[in-house]
Amino acid sequence: EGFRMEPLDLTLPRDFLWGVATSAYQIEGAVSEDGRTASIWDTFCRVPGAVAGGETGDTACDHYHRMPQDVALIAGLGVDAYRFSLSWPRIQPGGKGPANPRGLAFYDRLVDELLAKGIRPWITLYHWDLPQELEDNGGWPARDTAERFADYAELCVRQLGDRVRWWTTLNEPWCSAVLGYELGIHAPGRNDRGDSLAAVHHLLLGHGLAAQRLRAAAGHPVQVGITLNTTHAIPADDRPASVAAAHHADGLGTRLYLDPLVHGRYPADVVDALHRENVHLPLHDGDLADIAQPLDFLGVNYYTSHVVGADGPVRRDLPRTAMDWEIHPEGLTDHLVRLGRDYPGLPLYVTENGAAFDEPAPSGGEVADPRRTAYLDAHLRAVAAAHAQGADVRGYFAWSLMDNFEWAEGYAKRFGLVHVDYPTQRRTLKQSARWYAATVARSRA
Ligand code: GBH
Repeated sequence: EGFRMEPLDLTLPRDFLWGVATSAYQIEGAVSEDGRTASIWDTFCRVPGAVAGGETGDTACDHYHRMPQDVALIAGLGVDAYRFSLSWPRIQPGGKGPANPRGLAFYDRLVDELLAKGIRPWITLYHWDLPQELEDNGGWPARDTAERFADYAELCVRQLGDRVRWWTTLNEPWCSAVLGYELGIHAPGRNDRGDSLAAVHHLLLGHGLAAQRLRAAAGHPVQVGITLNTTHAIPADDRPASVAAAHHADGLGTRLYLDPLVHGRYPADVVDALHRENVHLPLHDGDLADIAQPLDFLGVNYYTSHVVGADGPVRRDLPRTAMDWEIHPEGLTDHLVRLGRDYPGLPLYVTENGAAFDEPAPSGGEVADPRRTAYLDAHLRAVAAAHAQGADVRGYFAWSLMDNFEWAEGYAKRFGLVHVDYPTQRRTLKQSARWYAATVARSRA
């Protein structure tokens, strides 16, 4: 009631790209329609105890059936771009063979709907929904999955490349590899460090092979990038052991991905540390050249930073989100500046940033979510500060357009600018959505 937070007035380039983001499994539902087969998340959701409340993406936001209304919502926010992912098992059931025309048709309609409203489609090929058949053949720890991913990328660009210029291969390969194959808290729920490191390598190889196929098959220039959840690790103090621990965390979370992608080599300190644990990269001749394809942009997903000391992670006395993640916007500034310094020449886009909070249900057509607005406000200031310090950051996507299936957390954690009442599928703009729209509008005034 009476909530006001002034739209932000930021010093950013006039062509700064404003967007909102989602992913296929988190919003689409319709998991058995029009020829779609199961992904590892459909399977994982059925493992007792894997997902809070035993929830699944079976219906999610029912976006598959409500796509035009959802695109109208996006248009109402006045953003430039919509970042969404394609469902591999919808487009290529089973993960190999020909495309499924009914699956592709959905994305055809989505792209056309976006373009008709002047919204740039920003496609992610893989946001964690591996076809189950490929997992049954070994999943990302198996080299063949990288080849299958490149084939899938080609099917997608052949169908949509005439209208879509911005292509992201993978979302957060760290999550796929570590949460999926080492910690077992994401699909497919495996627990093996060796498999996890093999998955890292094959995800990166898949990225590189797909990047080549996207460029070759599009028939005209496309912009190809990758989105990472790089780690911003801050040493707890200046003791050498703390500095070394933070450097190692940065190695596992940032350099293990960006060094091969940008420089064509894995970081020696990280590889040596893994060797000492008897964990090895399944590297073949030529792989690093395949991985180090030119990147047109780097997507950065930022939610929090991490303080690491000699004895491990340190909890700070900072406000937290409903995910229990520490709120530290300054980390975003420092992280973008650092990426710009260590990986120069790479345009940066914040492809996800946002927060879940416990908040009231809609009342009077509104949702009071002042903490989300404050979170976004602080992080957008942090982006502008990074830009002022020389980071080549060109855009920002709020996570997420609407409340959705938050992976192992199910539906209880809400990241949306738009509230979703799951029983009725009614969408209600939160105050943060109105604030974001006003901020986007102000930036163009
Ligand atoms: C993203 O993952 C996903 O791309 C998106 O699908 C998802 O909905 C969204 O974020 C929100 O979760 O060590 O406890 O301090 C983000 C995954 C979040 C993994 C931060 C590492 C570290 C938090 N990352 N997390 S903690």
